[in-house]
Amino acid sequence: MLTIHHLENSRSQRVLWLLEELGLPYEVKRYKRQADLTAPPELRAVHPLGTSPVLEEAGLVLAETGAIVTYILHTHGRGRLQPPEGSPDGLRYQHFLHYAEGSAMPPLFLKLVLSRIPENAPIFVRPILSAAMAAVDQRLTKPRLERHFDYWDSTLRESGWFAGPEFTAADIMMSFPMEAAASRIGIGLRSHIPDFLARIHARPAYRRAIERGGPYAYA
Ligand SMILES: N[C@@H](CCC(=O)N[C@@H](CS)C(=O)NCC(=O)O)C(=O)O
Repeated sequence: MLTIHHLENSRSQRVLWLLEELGLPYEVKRYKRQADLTAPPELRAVHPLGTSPVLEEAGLVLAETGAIVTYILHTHGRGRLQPPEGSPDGLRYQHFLHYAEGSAMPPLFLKLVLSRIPENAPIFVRPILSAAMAAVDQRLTKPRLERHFDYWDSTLRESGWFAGPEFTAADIMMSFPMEAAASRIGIGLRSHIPDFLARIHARPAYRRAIERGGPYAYA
């Protein structure tokens, strides 16, 4: 039996969704975030990184969403939810599978960290820190994020999905950066992004995964 160690309100929601799309049986171990939003120490007993998701099956303990998605599809997918390997859509699939965590998430995370710096500083330096963080955001994160948002929107304009004409696990991987961007930052007037989010949120497997995973603030 597959076990997923799942942190509430987190990117591990995608793994539950993938398993629901494939109709596979699995067990969910749910963890609550601490007051500072970090994962509880019990997750460190499961994997040295102490982050979520972590998959366990038959003695295997695997962290990192992209690796978990690849493992599940390779072991249990029977060719579903991925384009043929080596085809143009298969290469796009690989690109977005890695891009989601490797390139899309870092500037989103940086923006979140910058926004939290002033509130964690002594009260008398908060105004100056707020101004400094806003300047860094304007110069560094904002233009980068705008480029990423444009990339998502123009990719979706082609077929509605990230890796060709069919829904694939690349769409599942991309869901979290897009949900985080749309709910925390706003994606402007790019219509293909909210359209994509509305379509994935309406999928029965997505709804079932939310029921299994518990609180999820991004849908
Ligand atoms: N790139 C990793 C990121 C893992 C990660 O940072 N997970 C977050 C959940 S959104 C986490 O566990 N955060 C809690 C913490 O860092 O304490 C993946 O995709 O699995």
